[in-house]
Amino acid sequence: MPDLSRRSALILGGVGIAGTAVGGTGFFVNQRISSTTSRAIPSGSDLVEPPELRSVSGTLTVDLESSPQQVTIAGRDVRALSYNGGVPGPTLRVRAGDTLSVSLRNGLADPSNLHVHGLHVSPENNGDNMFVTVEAGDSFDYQYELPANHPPGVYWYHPHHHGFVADQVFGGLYGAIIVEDPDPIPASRERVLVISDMTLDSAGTISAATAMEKMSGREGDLVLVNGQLTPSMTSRPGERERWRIVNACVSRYLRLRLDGQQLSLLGIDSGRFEAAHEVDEVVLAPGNRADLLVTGTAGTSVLRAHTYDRGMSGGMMMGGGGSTAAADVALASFIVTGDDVATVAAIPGQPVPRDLRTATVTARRELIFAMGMGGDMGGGMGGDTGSGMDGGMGGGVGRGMMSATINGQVFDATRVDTTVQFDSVEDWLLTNTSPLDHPVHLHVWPMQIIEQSGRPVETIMWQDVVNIPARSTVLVRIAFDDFSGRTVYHCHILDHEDSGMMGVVTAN
Ligand SMILES: [Cu+2]
Repeated sequence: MPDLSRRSALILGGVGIAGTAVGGTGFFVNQRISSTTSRAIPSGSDLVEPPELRSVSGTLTVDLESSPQQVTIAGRDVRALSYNGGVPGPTLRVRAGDTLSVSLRNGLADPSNLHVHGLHVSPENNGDNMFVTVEAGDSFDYQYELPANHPPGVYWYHPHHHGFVADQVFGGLYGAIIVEDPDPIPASRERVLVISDMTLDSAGTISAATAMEKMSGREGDLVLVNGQLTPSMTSRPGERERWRIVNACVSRYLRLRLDGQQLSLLGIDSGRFEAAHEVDEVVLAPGNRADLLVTGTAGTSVLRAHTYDRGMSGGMMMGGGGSTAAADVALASFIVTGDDVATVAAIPGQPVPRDLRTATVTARRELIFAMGMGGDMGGGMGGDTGSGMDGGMGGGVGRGMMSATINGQVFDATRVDTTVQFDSVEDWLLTNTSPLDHPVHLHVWPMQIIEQSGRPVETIMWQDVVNIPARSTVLVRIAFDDFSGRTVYHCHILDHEDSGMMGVVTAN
């Protein structure tokens, strides 16, 4: 493997390019997995993509209905939650400068709402407003005005009503949003791959999470691509495909590999690199997206999510559980066969990303993400430093229940936790004192990753979900520009969010 040093790289939540060691938290880099050839190649039906709705003349108007539906998932009849009858919901394709209007009808038995994850749009009024409740049976008309310079890339939508998010996403409510490139990137085919996980009982009903699963973050037994179990994709040698990948799992991290094929990463979330990076794997925390180019080499490869250790589970904290490292799982097969195609045109260079490292920072804050036990069980939990057992002081946390806190508090929609000055640049030190990773999501404004565990990040990295490994820190820099208003930041392990690991930020 003569090109090992060039191609071998780990993208840890998008961080860590070309073999750069990142994190400093015990995560390895450049581990080659060579055993995949000994495993059986899954044979599933052809990949089916969600229906696409495309903006015309600057406008996309969508009627979206969430409701329980009988759908086919993993080849079985399943009673799932669905947008417009499908799992995933339709893919929305828009362009910078467009108006996206979504009329949401909530056909669920519980309250819901809609979040357009990653879009840089107003959080106020009928924009990406997290304080809207759409009661069961009610409707709400959202309108999102994308700025003329909105970054192209992969985004997604899902419910965001506190207390119901994990159940509704786990039930099947998610869909992709693509913001098209102003100048197309040459590719012979584009695919949307929405990856989710789900647990079904023998009757085809989605299983509820146990208290223990909520503590560590539930992971489904089935890992699905567009609601399918190990679908197949076919391509020809030399073809360049563009894969738009969404990690819609509630808690599962996806360490994706497609050994035997050439992978080139355009960007993570809205963060587009100046030049595509050749990679061997891409790690997506829950909520992250990848914009990936795949150039076919003859043969059959398997898209796999390899084991990712995101720390010690709540069960372990309570003395009964274990690691949350999910097993290595096959997601799809990729069959490259036929005649070579002519060479595809070069990937055009991308604009130089904005770099806040020279910006004037006007405030610096620390957000401490902690897990512990509420009520009387707060004491006696031990822990090597005790710092991982902070929390347990949040209101509304029942006796003996988990607490998932930011700066010692659980979410309260009526409280503003962080007030920032509109149009200013701030440093946020995201500190994780717990034994589990927390992927931190800030709405509206993307984050530039400045330091990981105190070490500067050399590449310009923009993400809207930034993983904070267990017992470590990440420093991000944020420009609170273009939109004022009130929104939230939270852990994107959606069980943690529902447990209260969310705060309110106002920019004014
Ligand atoms: Cu978390």
